Parts: sequence; structure tokens; C-alpha cells
Amino acid sequence: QGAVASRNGLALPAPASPAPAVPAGAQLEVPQISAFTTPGRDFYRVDTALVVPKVDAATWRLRILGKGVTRPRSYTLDQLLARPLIERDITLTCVSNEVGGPYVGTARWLGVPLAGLLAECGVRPPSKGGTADQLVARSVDGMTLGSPVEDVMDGRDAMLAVGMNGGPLPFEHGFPVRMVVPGLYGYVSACKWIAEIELTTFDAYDPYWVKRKWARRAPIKTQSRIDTPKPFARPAAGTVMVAGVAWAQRRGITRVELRIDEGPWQDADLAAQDTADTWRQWSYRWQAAPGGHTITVRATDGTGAVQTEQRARTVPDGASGRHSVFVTVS
Ligand SMILES: Nc1nc2c(c(=O)[nH]1)N[C@H]1C(S)=C(S)[C@@H](COP(=O)(O)O)O[C@H]1N2
Ligand SMILES: [Mo]
Repeated sequence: QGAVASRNGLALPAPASPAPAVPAGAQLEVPQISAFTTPGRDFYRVDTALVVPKVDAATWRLRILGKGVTRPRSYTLDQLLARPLIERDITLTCVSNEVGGPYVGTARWLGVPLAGLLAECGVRPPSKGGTADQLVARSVDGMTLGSPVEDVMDGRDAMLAVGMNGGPLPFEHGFPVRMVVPGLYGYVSACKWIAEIELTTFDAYDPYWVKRKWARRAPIKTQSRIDTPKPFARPAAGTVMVAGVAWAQRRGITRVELRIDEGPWQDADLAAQDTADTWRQWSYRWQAAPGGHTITVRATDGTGAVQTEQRARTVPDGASGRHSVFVTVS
């Protein structure tokens, strides 16, 4: 099949701007903690595709058109690959992730900076007089996702990704090209199998999930998750390693605290921070006494804001509240 051959034959260029090395201390040596870089096969998958689209990279095109696009264009994959590529570690999160849930992962993405491509087509962000405030990405299977034009052009590493963790995108994750925008939930940014970018306004057009009660704008909320111990674990009394991840893309994580039952909040040890766009690991050596205990976690982001205890459902703009795990110490 053409798609499989085109993927096997794809040689990705080296990035003009490589990702900074992940600091040695970013990955804790704690059994059961999430890997800092999520392998592709373990990376969560959320989409509406009943059958994964198999796109032939040789005939694939990306069209850029719409409001304020003075030079509409169509790009081939080779044209995109000829541009200077950036490589970045970015944590992706799904708006339908429940507190403590699995729909979050970090990958090393290789891609074309989106802002430069848009500027080349004549697009200006609203703050620079642009008339379009919404970028609608359309996939080969008809999905639509809308991002704020201001966000994708504000200097963050918004990209058209062609690579994930050192290889071409897996078909499940959007081969040959997908969008990745740090700081926005996937449904308002991370279009897989992208085919078209249309510039429009939030007033004029509601993309797929917005028509189904989800918010038009959805920046990622600060969250933290206990990876170990697992719910209803029965650790032995004494030192128990509690560990997990916390994320607040664009803002970073500056503090993680734990509470045992209704006790005082205690600082967890933070692993090294990679970037503000990636999650951060943490651990806590708990001197566990026998009996049933609830462990609760909360994170503080780079602006100093503490993760809210206010519980919210995933609809319309992402779950909030604090993750807790009940264990029985024997
Ligand atoms: N074409 C297409 N792109 C899509 C989706 C989809 O259903 N179809 N789902 C979005 C959602 S809701 C999320 S959270 C991310 C998930 O990306 P992943 O499956 O690579 O983790 O893809 C986004 N891109
Ligand atoms: Mo999502």
C-alpha cells in the first residue's frame, strides 16, 4: 500500500533547532512512575476514527486559506521538510481526561513552526491587526479543531509535527502531519492527519466538539497525578514511595504537595524540570503507619497559582479537582 511505503521511505531531516537535552534528573528511578518520554506504543490515543486513516505522503497536501490569507497556498510534505524544523518535548493532554486519568503523555516532536508558515500566507494575529481569530484545522477524515490564532502565533512552539520520538508519526498519531500546540487541550489544537487550515472567526464557525457542548477555548488546567501507589494497594508499613507527574503546559510546575488523610500539606521532592511545556515528576517518602489512608496531591504552577480543589467535570473545558488514592497499610 502507498501509505505504508511512503512512511517506511520517509527520511526525516535533522532539526535546525534541536530539543534541549532532557535534564538527567527529570526521570526518577521509582518503579511504576510514568516514563518521562512516553513511548509511541504507550501514548494515549483519542480520536473519532473507526479506522485509522492511512495517508499516502506522496500525494498528501496541506492547504492554507480563508479570512486574511492574502497568499493562499498548498504545501507538499517535501516542501515542509525543506524548511528549518524544530524539535521539542511537549506534553499533550486530552480535555476528556478525568482527574487522575491516563489521557496525557509527553513526546519529542519534530515539526515546522506554524507561525512562520501562516505569516508567509499573509496571516496576522488579531493583536497585529489580523481579522481572523480562529484557526480551523481540518483532517482527511473530516474532523475539525479550532485554535486561537493569537495563541499559535504568540511565540510558543506551535508546529506542524512530522516526527514523534525520533521517527515519522505513527499512523495512529496522525501520519504524515499533525498539529501540536503547547498549552491547549488536544481537541482545540492537535489535529491529526491534517489536510487544511482555514482562517476564520470564533463567531463564524464552530468546530466538531464545540457543536457538541465543549468550550470554544480550552487552555490546559494545572493537574497532578499519583502514579504509585495504585488505588487500593496494600503496602507494608514503613517507608512507602509515593510518586507521580504534574503538568501545567506553558506555565510549568514549581511545587507539588501531598497530604495524608486530613494532615498538613507536605512538600514532595521535585524532579528536574525539562521545560514549561512538559510535565514534571515528583516523589515523596512517606512513613506509613498501619491502617487505611487517603493520599491527596496538589501542584503549583509557574505563576504561583495552586491547583484548585474545586471539582469540575470534563465537559465543557477540562476536569479540575485533586487526585487522591486510598491505600491500606498493613
Ligand atoms: N483528525 C483528528 N484529530 C484529532 C482528533 C480526532 O478525533 N480526529 N482528536 C483530538 C483529540 S480530542 C486529542 S486529545 C488528540 C489526541 O492525540 P493522540 O491520539 O495522538 O494522543 O488528538 C486530537 N486530534
Ligand atoms: Mo482530546
